[in-house]
Amino acid sequence: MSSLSRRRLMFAATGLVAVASAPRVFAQATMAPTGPFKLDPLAYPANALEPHIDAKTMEIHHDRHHQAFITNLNNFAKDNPQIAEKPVSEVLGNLGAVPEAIRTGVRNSMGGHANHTMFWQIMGPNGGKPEGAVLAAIDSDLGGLEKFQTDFNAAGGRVFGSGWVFVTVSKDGKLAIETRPNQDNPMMDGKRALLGNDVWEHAYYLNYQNRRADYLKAWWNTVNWKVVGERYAAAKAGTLDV
Ligand code: MN3
Repeated sequence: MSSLSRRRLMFAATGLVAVASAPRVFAQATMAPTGPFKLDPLAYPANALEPHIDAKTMEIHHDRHHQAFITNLNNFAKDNPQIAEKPVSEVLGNLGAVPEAIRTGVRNSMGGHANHTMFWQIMGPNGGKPEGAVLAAIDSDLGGLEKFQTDFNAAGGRVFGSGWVFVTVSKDGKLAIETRPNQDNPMMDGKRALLGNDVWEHAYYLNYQNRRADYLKAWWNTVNWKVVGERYAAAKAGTLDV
């Protein structure tokens, strides 16, 4: 064996050891708790929503954008542990109680955490169709599924800059289409989001570029209506947090 071949073999063997041990080190590093706020993994593979939302967009969106909100919150919690001691809905529902120095940061990062937690939950493969009580509410409050989706897409298209389009749900189960700028969430004014779509460019730009309308239309294929139905029941029972 030439010395070159031997070096290659040794390199390969070393590489094998590195590959074998790397995942364990990586897992320990990412699983180590760095604060009270944690990023839940997606409940489905990153490519499960293709072709409507591509895997790369999902990975960057969940692992980097959502993670950044978690990291920010854990940094705020170092000196202000009280922000982690109440449910997210209570903190966002009373931002005036958050120290002024971190209030805008908490509004943005906890709003972002709440919005994205909801967003990952209400999507999934094979999401079915609305039925039961939530379908009845869509019919009575939003003019039926077709009109609702058309109006929701139009509202999402009108968000100038970055923000969200939501269906809010009141305690008596009444639905309304509402938008919010930035990472604001309906919890900030005492309401709850039944569902919502992220119209920040990072949510769609890799695949749709400037075509937000196409993204809004395709996004309906990703909605998990079983989860939406469960959220509707929880909102009426007063148990829906984010
Ligand atoms: Mn986002």
